[in-house]
Amino acid sequence: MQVIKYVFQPHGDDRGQLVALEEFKDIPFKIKRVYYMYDTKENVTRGYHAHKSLEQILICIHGSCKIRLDNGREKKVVPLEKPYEGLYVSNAMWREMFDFSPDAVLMVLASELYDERDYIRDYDEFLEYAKNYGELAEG
Ligand code: T46
Repeated sequence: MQVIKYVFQPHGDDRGQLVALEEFKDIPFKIKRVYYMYDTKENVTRGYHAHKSLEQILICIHGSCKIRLDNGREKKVVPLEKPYEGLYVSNAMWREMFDFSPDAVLMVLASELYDERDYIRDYDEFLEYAKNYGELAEG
């Protein structure tokens, strides 16, 4: 499984740092939605789902957390601990977010508006979806 982590360009000067993100330039899709989670309680794991078509970039803009990615064949854990790093999460990818530091703010840039019908929340259903999706993608 290929993990795609973007390293954004910080514009630093003696005042501090600034990161700017533009769709189709720094982010590989049109950004239709931004959301973020904070105050995540200790030992909480969020996610436990995949998406049929949504693509996202996850950026831990403060603190740190870990993301477990699972494409149905392989799993990888990716730490996010820098405000200038973004993890690309494709569709057909099971995700779990965990190990949040108390000060963590996880911001997500999403390619689509919120749509509950795009979620796959059952792991067995995901495995079946990923299998068919993989076969289609590989031709
Ligand atoms: C994902 C991971 C990384 C909305 O009303 N609008 C929204 O855009 C979102 C994302 C959520 N919500 C509501 C739905 C739930 O009542 O906020 C509540 C918490 O959402 P959820 O339980 O889906 O949160 P996570 O952390 O499990 O998953 C979220 C995203 O939903 C998901 O797409 O990939 O973050």
